[in-house]
Amino acid sequence: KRGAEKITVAEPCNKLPRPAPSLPTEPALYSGPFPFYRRPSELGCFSLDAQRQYHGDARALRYYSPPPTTGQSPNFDLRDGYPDHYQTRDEEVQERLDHLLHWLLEHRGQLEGGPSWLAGAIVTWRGHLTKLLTTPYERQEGWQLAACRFQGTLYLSEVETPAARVQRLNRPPLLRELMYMGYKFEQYMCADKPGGSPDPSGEVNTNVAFCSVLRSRLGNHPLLFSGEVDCTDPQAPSTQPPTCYVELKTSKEMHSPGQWKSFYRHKLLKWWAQSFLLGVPNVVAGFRNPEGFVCSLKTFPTMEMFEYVRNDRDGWNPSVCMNFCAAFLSFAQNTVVQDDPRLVYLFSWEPGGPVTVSEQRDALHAFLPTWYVEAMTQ
Ligand code: 0WD
Ligand code: CA
Repeated sequence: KRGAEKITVAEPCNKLPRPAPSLPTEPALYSGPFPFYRRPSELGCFSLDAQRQYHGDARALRYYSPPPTTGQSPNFDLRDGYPDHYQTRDEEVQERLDHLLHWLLEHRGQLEGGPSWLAGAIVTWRGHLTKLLTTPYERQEGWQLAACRFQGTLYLSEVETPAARVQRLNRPPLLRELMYMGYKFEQYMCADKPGGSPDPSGEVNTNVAFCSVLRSRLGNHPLLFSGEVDCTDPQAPSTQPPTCYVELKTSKEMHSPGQWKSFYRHKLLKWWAQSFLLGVPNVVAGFRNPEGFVCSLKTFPTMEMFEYVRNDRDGWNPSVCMNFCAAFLSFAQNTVVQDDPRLVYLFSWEPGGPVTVSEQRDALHAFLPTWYVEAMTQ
């Protein structure tokens, strides 16, 4: 009798609900050697025009045209033209992966390695990967990533968190102006033609974008992603994208060693993650004074950014960023097993906690558009 009981007591244990899987994000857990990251190569590009319409070409690409280094220091008024010459993208429109999928649909037959390569790849925006890279060090903003598998490929698309939506809808006017100033800086630094001069008189329109589409691999995860590129340098040592691309940034002028230290710890991490993923070799920073003028420029080579925090106990480590990202991608690959574009898993993260996941079977969360799924099924 006893023996039979022993067997039956073991049974209910197997029927206990499994604890929901989650992924921890503490930096200490990811400090191994730097993982393999394939040098990103450009597969193609596309442009979005002033009406946010897609074009399968480089028409929105601009050309790096900094002021002469021999002359006086720059004096760019970043508030000039605000708000009259500011046209902003309609942020209520959730574009998700649509523009990238448009490109993919038109080029799926020409991918290196054939369609079987795509079946094993992860498709997403570069900006989503940037958020993953910085997660172990992020203390302010959480994120949500929706994931689904379709014809083998894992698609990752960000979902705006309720907190981010509240922040966006209540964006203070000064923050809106600050966003304008970032785009205005691009206008002072870029020309429409190679060798041309910048024309800061025109409109700032945030619908316009040039996006590069790249292939890479992190560990054993083949990647196909797209990222917005500010400009190309016609005088770069190599004219081969993405090594000719330049990322432009603005930041507050700094006056004390403490301000620089904080800049290296927080801003450079984000700049590094964003540009490293895409293979952009240089970030050119314009430092603005309290009046909104850029009076100094500094180039930060992406591969040298880590040096500023290498000996800082409270700095960041590229290996941690990349190892965490690889761990998340494995976590996602192992969670999203069923091949079904309507079955979405929502990965959620808030600072201080682990990444959690929930299954979403409602149509609300499905993010691959019907036009894409149907065309791919032909
Ligand atoms: O729908 C969404 N949830 C998202 C759409 C989230 C992130 C990006 N996008 C779109 C953008 O509208 C843009 O067309 O994807 C494209 C860019 O993707 P990305 O390169 O992966 O994004 P990211 O690296 O975060 O940003 C690159 C640049 C930004 O430059 P700065 O220097 O600020 O990091 O893209 C621009 C911005 O200039 N950008 C945007 N422009 C308009 N609307 C947006 C946005 N929401 N986000 C970034
Ligand atoms: Ca930029």
